[in-house]
Amino acid sequence: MMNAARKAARGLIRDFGEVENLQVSLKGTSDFVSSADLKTERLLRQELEKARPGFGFLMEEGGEVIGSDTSHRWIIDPIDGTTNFLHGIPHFAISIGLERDGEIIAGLVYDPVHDELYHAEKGGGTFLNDRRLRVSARRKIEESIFATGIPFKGRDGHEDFLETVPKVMNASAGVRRFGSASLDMAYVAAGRYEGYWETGIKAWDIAAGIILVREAGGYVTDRAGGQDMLTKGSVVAANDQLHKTLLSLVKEK
Ligand code: LIP
Repeated sequence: MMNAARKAARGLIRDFGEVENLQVSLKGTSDFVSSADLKTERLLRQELEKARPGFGFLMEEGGEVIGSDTSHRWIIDPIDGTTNFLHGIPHFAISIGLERDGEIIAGLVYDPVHDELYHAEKGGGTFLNDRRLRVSARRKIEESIFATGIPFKGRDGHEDFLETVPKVMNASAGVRRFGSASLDMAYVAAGRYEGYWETGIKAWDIAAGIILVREAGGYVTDRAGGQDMLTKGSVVAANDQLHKTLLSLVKEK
């Protein structure tokens, strides 16, 4: 996973440099970014297939590919934070989760601009490059910060968002919207903020993040408090002290 991500990241960084130049051109960057997305995904698939022939895939661009080994599946987002990437904002990541019989057993989130590689394997802890991570120890919600995603035009959940955000705003030291779900979860694992929640999210945005948070000692559920994050597209991730509190504020009705 690391080899694949590092290899794909080299091209991605080059493309990001190009996007930064394109910001001032009238031609627009969308087509260029879609091809960067596809290229990165193809390369990741190629590398992972070489390492583990037979595993299946669920990919943002290519959809589902059933492998000859039906127990294992890679869940891939080649650029999580595409809107940031498109606007030349250096906050995006490659996200790869590995699922075995429906359970995420390994995850990697790589922020190539800052060379921050987050990785976790079930039972082995979470690491940022070589450093072991632990979720933050803050227990007071009024001293805590939380990240979320804001649904944009064409997405469901606007009403719901307008209801839940003020609750967290009023209780906490701040709400952030950075625009990359996988990095939001990696930051929870790293103790940079206490929690993150979002609705209308896809499996490839959060698969890797789930194990990063868990192996760093945090909790992850869907917004009903269950374990159907990938199928429901809702997620609440937080440190062990504050997961219950955050869930009570953003719980699905
Ligand atoms: C994006 C997420 C972002 C979320 C958006 C979108 P993409 O993923 O990471 O945080 O709010 O809804 O899903 O589309 O850049 O891979």
